[in-house]
Amino acid sequence: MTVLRLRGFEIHKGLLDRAEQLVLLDGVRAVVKAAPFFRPVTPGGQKMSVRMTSAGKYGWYSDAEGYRYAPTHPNGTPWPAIPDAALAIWDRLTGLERHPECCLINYYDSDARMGMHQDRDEADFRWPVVSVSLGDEGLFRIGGQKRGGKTDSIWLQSGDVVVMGGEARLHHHGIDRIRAGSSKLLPKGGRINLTLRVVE
Ligand code: MD6
Ligand code: FE
Repeated sequence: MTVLRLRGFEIHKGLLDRAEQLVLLDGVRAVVKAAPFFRPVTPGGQKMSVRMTSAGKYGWYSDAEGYRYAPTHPNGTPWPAIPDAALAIWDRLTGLERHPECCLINYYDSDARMGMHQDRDEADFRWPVVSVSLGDEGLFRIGGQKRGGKTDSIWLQSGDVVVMGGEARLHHHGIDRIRAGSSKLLPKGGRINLTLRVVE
């Protein structure tokens, strides 16, 4: 396990061993059973390539009305609880008494990507965002507070955990591509990313 710092992001390479990844994956499966993945539509009307769902008091998604947190899945049911294994990672890395109110779960097939964005739908940017990668590797690109400009990239592997806090909290970031077949964790391949956020 090593910790890298890239543009203010703290990247814990190999934080989770395979057994821990499998426990977390069980938690993800329980969430997806109660709150199935869907493909959000951007306010501009484009279907996102990433499939999403959430756990916690709030879930994040977008539709014609914009990007936002909502207390229910688009199908009208409340989001299931955040898996304990995910909260344990938050506790371990942040040591905060406050717990996240949203665990956004993204699923990338080999063609999915996520454009450069800031996470700015939360009320207070003093809280960090913690992100966990499972399955196939994803090429993570990090820039600065302003759109455009210089960026750096790093491959995130299954079991890597990223903390985005402090000066990096509003840095742009995205996933350029997925390396198909690079992990055996998910039987059908692809990449899962969980991001834990304090919303209110
Ligand atoms: C992903 N991650 O890794 C996308 N956001 O699939 C994010 O958008 C992200 O990794 C906030 C903090 C860390 C992240
Ligand atoms: Fe993000």
